[in-house]
Amino acid sequence: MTTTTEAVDQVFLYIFGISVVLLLAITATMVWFVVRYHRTRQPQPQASPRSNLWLETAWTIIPTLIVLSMFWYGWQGYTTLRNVPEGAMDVKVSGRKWSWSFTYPNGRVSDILVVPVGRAIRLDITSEDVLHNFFIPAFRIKRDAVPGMHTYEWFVATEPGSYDAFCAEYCGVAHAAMITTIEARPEADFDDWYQRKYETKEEQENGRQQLATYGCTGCHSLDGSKMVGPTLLGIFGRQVKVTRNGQEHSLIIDREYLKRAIVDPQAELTQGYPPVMPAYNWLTAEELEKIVEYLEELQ
Ligand SMILES: [Cu+2]
Repeated sequence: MTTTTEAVDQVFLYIFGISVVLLLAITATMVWFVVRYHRTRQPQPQASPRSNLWLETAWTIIPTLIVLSMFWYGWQGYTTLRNVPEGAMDVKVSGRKWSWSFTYPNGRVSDILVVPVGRAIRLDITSEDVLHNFFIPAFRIKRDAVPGMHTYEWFVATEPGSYDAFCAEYCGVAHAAMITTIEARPEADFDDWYQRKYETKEEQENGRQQLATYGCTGCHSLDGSKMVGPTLLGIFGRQVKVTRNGQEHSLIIDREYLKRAIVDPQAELTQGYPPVMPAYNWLTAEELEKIVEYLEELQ
């Protein structure tokens, strides 16, 4: 099977190669003409032939063939990108302000895309709010995520490793922060990860999973590192400075503050972070309680 990376790279190199050859040939010819027909060598302009059928035919047919070959080659690459190999695993990709979420056929939800090496993955892409664009440079695929519509792309990772994925729709404050990871693991490792969803009912419902599902972990790390927003590790009991109605306040994070910060993040903004978090005012009281409970334990 031709991978998307091969398909795109071959066409790119082909067109790039032709462009380089043309650039060099045209520049060399220009320089040669400048020297050859310099005024010191040709003081008087000479009559030149009005037409040359052979030359004109050649410079019409040859470039046409070159451009047609680019089209044909590009079309091959395009059909590779649009034709998903049989037996591909279907993963739903959903973009929202400001994170990605991946849903697997068994219902497992994740904020990173874990895939088995060597198996084609078909991404079924949509958006929950505005236009996004799911872009994986390593696999040369990039597709709009459109609310109310499903688009698709596919890829296969031939080597284990982790690859970056971005939102390439730079029309709002934090699309650039919608960075996530594609983790390609050997089949057995992947199965391990994939089946773990069914280990316990609790794990399925636990806070970490919730945070991933709601997209929190797109901006808040769980390991202490700084991302778009403050880390959630040890957030409970942390002393922070917030801006409330333009005034600076110092407070210790407790259950009540956490709830307010989730439902109406702009009201009391932690200093040093951009005002980009959407309001999670659609969460049910029960969901909110569960998240806060989990955050309390995240020490
Ligand atoms: Cu986006």
